[in-house]
Amino acid sequence: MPTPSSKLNASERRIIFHVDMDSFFASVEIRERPELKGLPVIVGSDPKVGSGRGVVSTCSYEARRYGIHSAMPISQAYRLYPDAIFLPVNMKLYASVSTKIMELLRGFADRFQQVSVDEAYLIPGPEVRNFEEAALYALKIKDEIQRQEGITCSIGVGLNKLIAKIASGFQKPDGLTVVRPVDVKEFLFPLPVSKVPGIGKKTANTLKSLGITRVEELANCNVQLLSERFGKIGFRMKQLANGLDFGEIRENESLKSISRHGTFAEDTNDPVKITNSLDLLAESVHSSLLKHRFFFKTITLTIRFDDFSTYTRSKTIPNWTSDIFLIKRTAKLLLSKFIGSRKLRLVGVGVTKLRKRDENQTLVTDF
Ligand code: TTP
Ligand code: MG
Repeated sequence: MPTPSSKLNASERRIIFHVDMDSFFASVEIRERPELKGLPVIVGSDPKVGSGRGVVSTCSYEARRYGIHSAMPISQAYRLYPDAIFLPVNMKLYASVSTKIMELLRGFADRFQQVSVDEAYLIPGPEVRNFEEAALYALKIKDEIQRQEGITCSIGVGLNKLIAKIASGFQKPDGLTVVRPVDVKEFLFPLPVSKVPGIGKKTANTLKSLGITRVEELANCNVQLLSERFGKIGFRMKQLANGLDFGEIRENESLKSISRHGTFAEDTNDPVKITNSLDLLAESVHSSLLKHRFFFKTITLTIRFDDFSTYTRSKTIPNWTSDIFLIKRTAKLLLSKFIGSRKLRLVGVGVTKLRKRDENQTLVTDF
């Protein structure tokens, strides 16, 4: 006879997965060019001989060994490792891989929340009744992403979003970390406080000045001391350090905008070429809009000139709509002011101020 608790599904049992692709942009580039496998690959917005103003979007784990990381100026990465392989950002490619991966993950989920281009939370299907089954399920997900999309990811499993998120980062790349409820403290307490989402460098330094460097010290710290120093956030930090997080998995809440960008093979000021590209991007935005069942109110155009100077222009309309012609027409109107002698490197179109088609209220965003 099953006990009543074994009838609970993963949601009621609080078994939550956090899935995060490993060195996402770089992994996609390496998948496209297998000869790059095992090499230090750096993806960045300005690979021009290391002298540009661009930053590193991401890099392969081989490059990370040289101290290179996301958001570092390309010029600095170049100084650290001039022989690394520098590649430009191909956002269109990563976005299409991301869409496929998210679709694939949705197929494994009872509830699903995408939180960025390469990461999502999910509650697995009802067949996952305990943490042992969750581990096997996670392996299946990893295999499927590898088989269909040719890249690795890391998965964390825990009783809430916080623990799942920290766990997915614990054994990167190609990791799987399952934290059973009885092991939460053993898992969290030895970690540096910077592993807690929301604790950045600045907060970590302030905590250090209070003698707090590990999660255990934060978990046991006097809440009054934390409140005096950090206000309301102090109490929240203490809760997190104790593994307490009550955030729900909320379908699509993170979706604040849908946009598509494309970089021209060669910089151009040809109006036909540019408007054709804009139309294609608008169609892609529109199909995503329909898939997610959203209305929008604001259309945004992004353009980047050949010197990397970037501009965005938006127009908000009075009524909720999902009209593709409106996206195209407005984007072209906004574009017209930029068409001239200067050449464009990139163009993008997006929609924001989204609302579910079948709901009355506007969306709330997640932390
Ligand atoms: P992340 O998941 O933060 O990083 P990652 O997937 O490259 O590496 P990890 O294995 O540590 O997860 O971000 C996902 C993608 O978002 C990343 O591949 C590139 C892009 N990105 C930027 O363009 N700039 C940034 O500063 C960061 C952090 C990410
Ligand atoms: Mg990632």
